[in-house]
Amino acid sequence: MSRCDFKIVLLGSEHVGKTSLVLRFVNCRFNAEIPYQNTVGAAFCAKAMRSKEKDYSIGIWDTAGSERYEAMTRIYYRGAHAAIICYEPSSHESWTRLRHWLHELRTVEDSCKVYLCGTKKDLLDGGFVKREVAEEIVNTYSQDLNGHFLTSSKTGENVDELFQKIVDDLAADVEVMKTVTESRLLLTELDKRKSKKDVCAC
Ligand SMILES: Nc1nc2c(ncn2[C@@H]2O[C@H](COP(=O)(O)OP(=O)(O)OP(=O)(O)O)[C@@H](O)[C@H]2O)c(=O)[nH]1
Ligand SMILES: [Mg+2]
Repeated sequence: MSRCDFKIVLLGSEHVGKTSLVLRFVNCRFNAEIPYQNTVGAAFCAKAMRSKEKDYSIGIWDTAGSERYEAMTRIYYRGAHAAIICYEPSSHESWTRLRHWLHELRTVEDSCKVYLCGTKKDLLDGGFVKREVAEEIVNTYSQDLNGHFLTSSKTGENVDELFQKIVDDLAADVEVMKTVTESRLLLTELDKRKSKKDVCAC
């Protein structure tokens, strides 16, 4: 059983910037000097967050975008409360693949909240790349989802906002909070039993 209240999974093509997004959010850093290294399987990290004066812990699963690991990725989105599906606005291919991920996710976790994330906004704003995915298409597509953010892990723009919106939405969801309360109670009970066992000399 997880000690994190909310499970968030990141999905999307390789090289779209999932790992950079997580590192910017969790460690407040981005280093363009470090050469790109693809994630193998998945990486996990946790962070404490607040919503409406209450504390929550979130567990983030950063999955590999490479199709080589696709079968494995399914393991990570089981039980996810929210998914961030990333695409690069300058890559039509990454957008096509996003739709594939959404379909995959829905077949396994149909109640999972979904947020679209267009990455590398700084490259778009600076005119270094050209938009291949029309804004209207993204807006229409994201209407039935829980949100759409354009982020830059380089500048940090909209990164905290994206994660804060997810935590606020989850904390306001009665059904999600029911399961969070239940698992917190269960964990407290298990901890109590364990500490009793530890002090018992018999
Ligand atoms: N300029 C700019 N570059 C970025 C940004 N985010 C990521 N990158 C660069 O894009 C490349 C890929 O980033 P990653 O975060 O490793 O991509 P990923 O989606 O985790 O890739 P996989 O692990 O293979 O799925 C790296 O060279 C990053 O430095 C951004 O916001 N702005
Ligand atoms: Mg990665």
